Amino acid sequence: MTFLRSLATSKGDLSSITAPPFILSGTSLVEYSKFWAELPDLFVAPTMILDKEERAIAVVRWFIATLKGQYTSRNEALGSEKKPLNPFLGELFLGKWETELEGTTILVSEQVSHHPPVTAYAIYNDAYGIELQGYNGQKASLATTMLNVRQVGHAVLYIKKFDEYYYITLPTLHIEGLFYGAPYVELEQKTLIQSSSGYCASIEYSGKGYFSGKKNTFKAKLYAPDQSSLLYTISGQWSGKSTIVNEKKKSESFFYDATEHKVVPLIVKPLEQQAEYESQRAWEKVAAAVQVMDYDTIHLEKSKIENQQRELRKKEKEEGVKWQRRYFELIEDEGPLKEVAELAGIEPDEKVWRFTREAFEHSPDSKL
Ligand code: CLR
Repeated sequence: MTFLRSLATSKGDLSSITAPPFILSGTSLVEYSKFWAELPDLFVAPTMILDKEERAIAVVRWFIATLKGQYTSRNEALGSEKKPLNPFLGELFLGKWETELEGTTILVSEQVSHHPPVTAYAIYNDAYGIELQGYNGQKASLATTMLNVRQVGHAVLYIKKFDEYYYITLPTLHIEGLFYGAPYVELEQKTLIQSSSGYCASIEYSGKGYFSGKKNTFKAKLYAPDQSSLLYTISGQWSGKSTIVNEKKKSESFFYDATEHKVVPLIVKPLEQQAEYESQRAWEKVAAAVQVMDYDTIHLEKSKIENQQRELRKKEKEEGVKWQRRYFELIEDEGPLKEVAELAGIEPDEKVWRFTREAFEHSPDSKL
């Protein structure tokens, strides 16, 4: 009951929720950016496809494939959705994937705002010339039996070889199972993936009972440039199987099976080699206390970090300086992306967080 009450008074700020110990996780939200590329083969696949239309389909496939990790992995590994640790300003999560065929894929994730919480990230593979960057925050509201979470921000996929962008909006989600102390995520509304080539995919989500009797369902429509015609309809479960229908030929074929794909674990430096502002190192003691559900230690160690942060902010105020983001900057979006967003009727954010790759590469943090 205390938990549900705290949800009701959280005023849209998820970080202010006091969750019961069994729902706490020792993982910081800054780590969640990794879910975008745990399947490096699908991430780089679009770079090898010369046909624009086929390429757009490969982008949708990669995107659909990321959802299982993003939204069901805590459930699968820990039995329910968990409340992640609330990252501090400047917190970093760095890592890489090393795979035989794709080579190195790098992840840089940074907490760029604390109030409201915003995480920015960049993921890139130079061998294939592909880069994803984006940022996101959450706005929550409590309904009778559910917690509704709207995502703020977007992601941008860039393919160098074709100088092509994909502007990706983030789905709204809700959390069910709160009363039973076994929360889980279901997606709703939609994602738009608008390409600078003109192709646009609209992916609609639903839980049990709307499109079918199954959970985690979606229906994606891929449109030709200028929305002139519907080319493909993809449907099924994003955590399971899906099929694709070619609308001209009226032929159906296999699209994706999430149960068959194994995620490639991200390689993160051992704690002793990490900087003190790197996520797993900074939260080490809290994470250990969460493991053994030692509530007092969780509280004590969390408070240490929070107080340290408060001190830092106080000092900045006194010195009249602002916190310098490490590898991202907030800029006005005047580049080609604004037009891409407008193609799909998306109102682009006035200011956007963008990766400053040079800054990262000139720093010791880039030695992964
Ligand atoms: C963060 C960005 C990722 C996708 C993603 C997946 C799960 C979301 C998470 C985001 C934000 C925080 C979140 C979480 C599910 C539960 C958790 C909404 C959007 C909240 C804070 C937990 C509330 C406490 C309980 C009711 C579990 O790309």
